[in-house]
This record gives sequence, structure tokens and C-alpha cells, in this order.
Amino acid sequence: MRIARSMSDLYEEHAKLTSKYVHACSNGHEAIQVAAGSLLKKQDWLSCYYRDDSMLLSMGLTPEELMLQLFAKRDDPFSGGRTYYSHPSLNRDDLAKIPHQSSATGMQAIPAAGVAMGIQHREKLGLDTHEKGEAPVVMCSIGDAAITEGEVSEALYMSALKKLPIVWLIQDNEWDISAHAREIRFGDAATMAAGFPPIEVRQVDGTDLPACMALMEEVFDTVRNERRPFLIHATVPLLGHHTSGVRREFYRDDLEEAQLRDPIPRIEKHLQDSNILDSSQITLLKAEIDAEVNEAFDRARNAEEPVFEDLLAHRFAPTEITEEKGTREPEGGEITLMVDCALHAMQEIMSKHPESLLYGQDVGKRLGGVFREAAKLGEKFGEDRVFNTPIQEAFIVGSTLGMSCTGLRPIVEVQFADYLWPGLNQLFSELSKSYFLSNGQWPVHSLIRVPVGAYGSGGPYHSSSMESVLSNIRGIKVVYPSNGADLKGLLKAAYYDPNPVIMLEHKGLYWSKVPGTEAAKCIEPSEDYVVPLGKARIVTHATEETSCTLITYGRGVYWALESAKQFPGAVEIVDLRTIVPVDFETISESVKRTNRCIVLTEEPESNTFAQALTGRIAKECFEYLDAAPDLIGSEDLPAIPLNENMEKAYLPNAEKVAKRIGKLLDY
Ligand SMILES: Cc1ncc(C[n+]2csc(CCOP(=O)(O)OP(=O)(O)O)c2C)c(N)n1
Ligand SMILES: [Mg+2]
Repeated sequence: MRIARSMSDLYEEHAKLTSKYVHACSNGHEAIQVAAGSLLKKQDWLSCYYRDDSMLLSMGLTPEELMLQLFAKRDDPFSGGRTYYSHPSLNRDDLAKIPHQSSATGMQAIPAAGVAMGIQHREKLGLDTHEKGEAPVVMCSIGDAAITEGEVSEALYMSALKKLPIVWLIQDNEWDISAHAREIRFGDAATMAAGFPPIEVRQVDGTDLPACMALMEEVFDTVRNERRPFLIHATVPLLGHHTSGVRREFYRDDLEEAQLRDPIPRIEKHLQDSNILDSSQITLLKAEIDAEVNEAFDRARNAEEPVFEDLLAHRFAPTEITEEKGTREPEGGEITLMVDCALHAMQEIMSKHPESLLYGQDVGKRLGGVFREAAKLGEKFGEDRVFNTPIQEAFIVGSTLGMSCTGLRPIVEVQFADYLWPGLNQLFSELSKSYFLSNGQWPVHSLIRVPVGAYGSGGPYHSSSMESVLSNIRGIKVVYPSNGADLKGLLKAAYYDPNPVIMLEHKGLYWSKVPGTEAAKCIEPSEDYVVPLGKARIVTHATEETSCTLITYGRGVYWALESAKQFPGAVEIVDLRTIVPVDFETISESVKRTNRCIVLTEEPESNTFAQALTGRIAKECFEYLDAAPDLIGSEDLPAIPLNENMEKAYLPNAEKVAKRIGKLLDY
């Protein structure tokens, strides 16, 4: 406690220097944090928030390690200078593990519950065994205002539903930033947790170190043995600034009163009253700590800065699958629907890898997915590996981060692309940034399957495309197969890829029911067949002198094939197969051969991935082009109407595409 206070005093003394990068400190919260942190063993997991510096010190990190992050230095052990003070990511064998977490308040709750769910599944599947009383615990620490975030409720709910081995620690200082508890909440964290009865709730004066230690020891011990969730509501005063930028004197009117609850004089008095230390020993100890902290401060301040090469490291974790391998069309292979190619790929993955799991809405054994895309997987692999979740897209997406940290390989489904939106925050704030911001410590193996696209009057909320939004989330890969063979090969490659991968699967192609999409069903490739992410496929080669390249993906491949029939030998169709990373090499080689191109997408044209790609081709292939690259997409409208004729009119079709090909070839 004294070390943390000495550090924050020093930061305040050197405010000009230390507030170059924003930071927050634990003044007033030290006792509960020290009690919690000191119980974390190396098998445990911590998910904390920006005010937890005392917790980090008490779990075994040094002041210098923390200060290297304060100054965003190259040797910052958490992020290599990429993220703020007290935003730890740690994957070391000697200390509790800390997955990456963002600065978004409360958003660490779902990944933390995901870790606990991973631990639970590993125990159920027999992948881990523990000595009695040594089983791992996940602790997730959150501020009192942050728990009102909706995603926290999803996480609490799942921890209650599944009885996960997690300790929720709520540090209640009654302040949001400047909004006070009186304005923004009724009751407190304990009131809220009462709505989740399987969570046992405890309350403690978070300034009373012996009381905090006793409670924490009891709770940790129970969770290690009984494997069930707890929530601890600790009341604390906020003594320091909200952050170095938002200073207490701007708005606080309760500082004098808060000061009376300072946990440090309280523990000093306790030490003296109990004859553990006398006042001169305390003074001496404080002087020693101050000297140590000062030295650490100087070392951290003068440490090396990151260099340019550091900036570009850890964009994506390297994958082993870089070549197409296996047999795409095995002899005697059967023509198989696209949806079944995926199902068979899942079966093969799950048979081979006990660490793989499938979860989402309705994927469990009763239905096996609303498209029957997971049919029989529940029966085959059991409910510890294939299971239904509540309707919680944020949890479905965000929990994969935690599951992946435990060594499991989650495959999840979001029922329709239109319902990925509630999960987008986790994808953007947590999954996509984990590998980069943890300086390579926490890649996220997460495969998210999403049925997408319009056909057969799916209507406005079951038909949307969303690859452009996804392609804007840097740090994830986006795959979009157009046929069963590619779906199988890409699904395998995506499973082995140590990055978050979104697999967009067009519902209209699943059964090849839509006229013109028969080729989506094809001979099923061999079990070892893989298609590397980021490699396009040339579907038809142009042989005519005057020709064009038609770049597309998903459903677009079939509009392209149909329209190209009117121009034999003149259209080279490139099926991208992967949106991110895009195979620009294949695109530009083709465009350089044909000198004309069209990009075709199911999305409305404006502000899309396809439009950006058209611009890139115009720029990078300019000298080879005989005409401006064209772009074809859907009508620029907020939704896809239900009515069959309106849906048809909204989408591109072979006729519309053929007209534009004709125009381009005539140019
Ligand atoms: C999603 C999100 N919204 C808003 C913010 C801005 N913000 C940062 S800290 C904070 C207050 C959080 O208060 P609390 O959870 O009680 O923690 P305390 O700082 O009091 O310890 C807010 C609103 C944020 N970081 N993330
Ligand atoms: Mg607060």
C-alpha cells in the first residue's frame, strides 16, 4: 500500500512530466486491492481496470515495471509502449495471467467470464486437473460506475448461469468521473448482483486491510474448492484524481470527508496497536520505500523509447497455413451442398482437436443450428463441446478472447449478420486489439461464423451484408467463400489461424437453391484440404484480346458467371475468397492482363470495401488501365425490403452486370 502511495505522490510531484500520458492511481483503494492481488497465484487469471496499480504491485510486479508503462517505454512489459498506465497484459509463467483488456469501462467483464468458462470447460473435458485447493480462480475488478454498462450484465449472467469460478470485485468509490452515485444509480453492486442468485455476494469496508484479507482469503479458498462465482462489493474513498487529466479540484466537494477514510493511516495505526511496527519503524520503512520508488522512477524515465520497427510489429499473429494443400477434388468425391461442406469441416476439426468447441444460439443438439449447419454435432461431441448460449451476441463474441487465452479454440456462431452488431464492440474494443496492444503476448484464436446476405425475401433484418464495417476493424480477418470447397478449405485455415477470423457464409448459397448458384455445391475436398486466408481464385480466365477482370466474392461470383456467358472468353472472374487480407497481387496481375475491371459487391456501393478497392486499383494499376474501374453494388438504402420484387430490384443481377461489362468492353 505504501509503495503505491509513494508512487502516486511522486507522479503528482512530477505532474508535468508524468501527465504526458494519461494515468490513474489507486489512492484510497489500496487495501482491497492489496488483499485481492496478494492472493493471486501463478495459475490464476486477473482482469482489472485502470485504477488497479496496487493490485498489480501486490501480485508481484515491480514499481519499475509499472512505471515503464507510465512513460510508454519500449520495455513496458505489458504493451511495449502501446497503451496506458495500469493497462496490463501479462503472459508469464511465474505470475497470474492477465489477458489484454481495453480502456472501455466494464468491457473486460465478458472476456474475463470467457476465461472462467474456458477453465470450466477444460476441467470438464479433462484437459486440466488440479491438486485440491489449487484450482485456478479468475478475478475481474471493475469500478462502481462501470458495472452499469450492459455488457457487464451479460457477463454476470453467464457467470451465474454456468457457475463459473470467478470473483467479481467491485470497487465502489461512489464516483463515475464527475457523476455521483446519487445521480446515476439505485442501490449498489450488491443490489444488482441480487438479480443473479447463483452469485454469492459479500460486502466489505475496502479500507480495512485485515477485514479485506480475511474476506478475500475465504472467498478465494471457496472458489478454488467449490468452483462457483462470488461478487465482492468493497466501499472505498477516491482520494486522488480521477485521472491525471481530470483533476479532483475541478469538481469534488467531498475530499475532506474522503480523506478521513484513508486506508494508509488506518493500517499504520493497526500495526502500532498490534505491536507489529512502532512509529519510528514505520517512518524508516516509508523512507526506504520512497528511496526505492525514486530510483525506479529515474530508471523508467530514462529507459529506451520504442523504435519505428516496434510500431509495425504484431499486426497479425503469424499463421502456419500459407499454401493451398490437400485435394480439392478427390477422386470419387461427392457433390456436396455448401452447408454440408462446412458441417463436415466442423466434424473433422472437432474429431481431431479436443480443444475445439462450438457455441452460439441454437447450435446445440436439439436443432443443430437454424440452418442445420451444426446438425448432429451436439450428439457427436456432447454438451461440453457444443452448446447453446442465451441471446447475448456480445458474450458470444467477447468470450472467445478469454476462452482462447486458456488454450481452447472456440468456434462460435452469430445467427445472422444483422445480429452481429451487439457483438461488434467486443470485436472492435477487445478481440481486434489484443495481439497488437499486448505486444504479441495474447493472440486471439477466435473463429466467428456469420450467415450473411440477401435471398428469398429474408427481409431487412435477415439479409444484410457487413463486410465493409468488418474490414474497417483492423486486427481481424474477414473471409467470404462462394462455394463448398472453398468454405471447407477456408474454415480449416481459419480454425488454425491465431487471429480473430470472421467467416461470412452466404445463406443463399448454403443449399444452391437460388437459380444460377448451382456451382456453390461441389465435390467435397479431402480432410487435409486447406485454402490459405488472403488468396483469391481465378474462376474464369480471359482469352479474348479485349477483355475485363470482374472482381467479386460470395453471391457476386454467380452474378458474374451468369453475365459473363454473354461475353465468351472476355471476362476474367476473380473470386476474392478473403476480404481481409485482400489478395491484391492476384487482382493487379489480372487487371494488368485485361486492362479493364469491374468490382462487384452485394453491398450498396458508397463507402464500401468494394469502392475502396476500386480506388486502389485505379491508383496502383493506373498505367495499365484502358478505362476507369467500374463498381456495381446494391441500391444505396438503409435496409433490404421484404417484398420479393423490391428485394430483386435492390440487388445487382446478371442483367445489370452484363450491361456494364458490355459498356466497359466497348469503351
Ligand atoms: C465505454 C466507456 N465509456 C466511457 C468511458 C470514459 N470513462 C473513463 S473512466 C470513467 C468512469 C468510471 O468510473 P468507475 O467505473 O466507477 O471507476 P473509478 O474511476 O471511479 O474507479 C468513464 C466514464 C470509457 N473509458 N469507456
Ligand atoms: Mg467509481
